[in-house]
Amino acid sequence: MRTQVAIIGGGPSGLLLGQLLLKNGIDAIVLERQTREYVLGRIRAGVLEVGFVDLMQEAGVSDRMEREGFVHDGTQIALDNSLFRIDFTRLTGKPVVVYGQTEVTRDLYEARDAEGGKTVFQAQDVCIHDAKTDQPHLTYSKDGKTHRLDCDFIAGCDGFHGISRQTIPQDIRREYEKSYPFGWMGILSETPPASPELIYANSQRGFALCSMRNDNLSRYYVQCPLSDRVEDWPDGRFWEELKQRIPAQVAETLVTGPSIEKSIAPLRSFVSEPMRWGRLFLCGDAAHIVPPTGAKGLNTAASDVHYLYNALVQHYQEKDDDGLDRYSERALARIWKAERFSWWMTNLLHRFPEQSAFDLKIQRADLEYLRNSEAAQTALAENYVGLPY
Ligand code: FAS
Ligand code: PHB
Repeated sequence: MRTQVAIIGGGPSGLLLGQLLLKNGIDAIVLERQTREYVLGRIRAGVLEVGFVDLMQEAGVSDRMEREGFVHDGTQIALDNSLFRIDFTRLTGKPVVVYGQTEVTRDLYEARDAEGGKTVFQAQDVCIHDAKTDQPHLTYSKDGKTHRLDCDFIAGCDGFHGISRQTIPQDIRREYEKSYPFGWMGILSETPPASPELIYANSQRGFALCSMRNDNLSRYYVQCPLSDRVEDWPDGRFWEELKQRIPAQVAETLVTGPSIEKSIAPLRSFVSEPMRWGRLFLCGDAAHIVPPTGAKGLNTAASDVHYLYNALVQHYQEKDDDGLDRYSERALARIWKAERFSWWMTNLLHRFPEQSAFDLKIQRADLEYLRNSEAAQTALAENYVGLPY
C-alpha cells in the first residue's frame, strides 16, 4: 500500500489533519490502534478556541458544532463563597465554544467515511522505518498479517503513549516535564449544568470545575489526591464534595444525578523537542501535554495541525519546504505559551500539599488582583480564547 501522508493515530489530531489534507487533494491513511467505538468512548476536552472552530470549518466538518455547540462569552471564577466573571468577548473580541471532544471526533470520523478517507482500525505494532530518508514507510499487523505502508511523510498523531515520539533517538530528544501532586476526579451526569458558564473554583478544600456538554449533560471535576481511585468516589461523596467547593448560591440549586462516566486523570506538563525528525512530524499529545486547567490540550493539537497541514500543502502544491522546515519551531513557540498559561491557571486554582501560609497568601493576592484588574483579566482572557496561530 502507498499514500502521501501516513497518519499514526485516529484521535482528533490525526483525523483533523487527515480531513484537511483530503480537502486539498492530498492522500492520507490513518492507522488507529483501537476500534472506532473505543476511541469514541473517551470523555475528554470540552472547550474549543475559535482557531479550532475555524479549522473545523475549513475542513468542512463544522455544521453540527455550529448547531449544537455553546458559544461562551466568558467564564466564572469562584473564590471561596463569591463569584466573579472574566468577559472574554468584551476583553478580546472572541468567545470560546463548548462542544465535547467526543463529538468533534465523531464528526471527523463521519466526514472521513463520507469522503472516502481510509482508516485502518486495530492496526497493531505500528513501526516507523527510514524516517530519515526520502522513502519512509510503516509496518503494522492486522488480522494476523504484517502490512507495509509506503509514504512521503509520517504524522505522529498517536498521543502521549504512542510510538512516534519514542522513534526519535533519545540523544536527539529534549524532554521537559512537570508532574502535579494531585489529579482530577471527573464525572459526566445527565443533569442540567450548574451555571450557564463554566465555573473554575479555588476553595479551601481544593479545586473544582463545573462544565457541561449540553443542556442536560454536565461535566464536573474535583481535585483529588494522586493516590485516589475512582472507586473511592461514589456519586454521593462526589456531589457532597463538589457542593462544598463551589459558592453556596450555586450549590443550593445544583441538580445531582447518577454519573454515566467517571475517571481520574493525572495532571502533567510535558513537551518533547524537536517535533520533527526527518520525514516524521509529531502532532498533539504525541509531543506535548498540559494540565487541563486552561483547556489547552485539544486546542494546541489544533494549532499543530494548522502548521503541519499548511506546510504539507505548500510542499505538494508549491514545491516549497519552508513550512516543513519551520514546523517544529513554529509549533513549539505557541505550545510553550499554552504550557505557561496552563501551569499558571493550575497554580492559581489548586491547593498544593506543600503550600506554606505565605504561598496561600500569594495565591489569594493573585486571585484578588485578577478579580479587580482589567489588565489581569485581559491577560487571562486572551490566553483562554487562544493566542494567534
Ligand atoms: P489522543 O491521545 O486523543 O489520540 C491519539 C490516538 O492515537 C488514540 O486514538 C490512540 O488510540 C492512538 N494510538 C496510540 N498509540 C498508537 C499506536 N502505536 N498505533 C496506532 N494508534 C495509536 N484537553 C482539554 O483541552 N480539556 C480537557 O478537559 C482534557 N481532558 C483530558 C482527559 C484525559 C484523561 C486525557 C488523557 C486528556 C485530556 N485532555 C483534555 C487532552 C486531550 O483532549 C488531548 O489534548 C487530545 O486528546 C489530543 O488529541 P490527540 O493528539 O489526537 O491525541
Ligand atoms: C471540560 O468540559 O471537560 C473541561 C472544560 C474546561 C477545562 C477542562 C475540562 O479547563
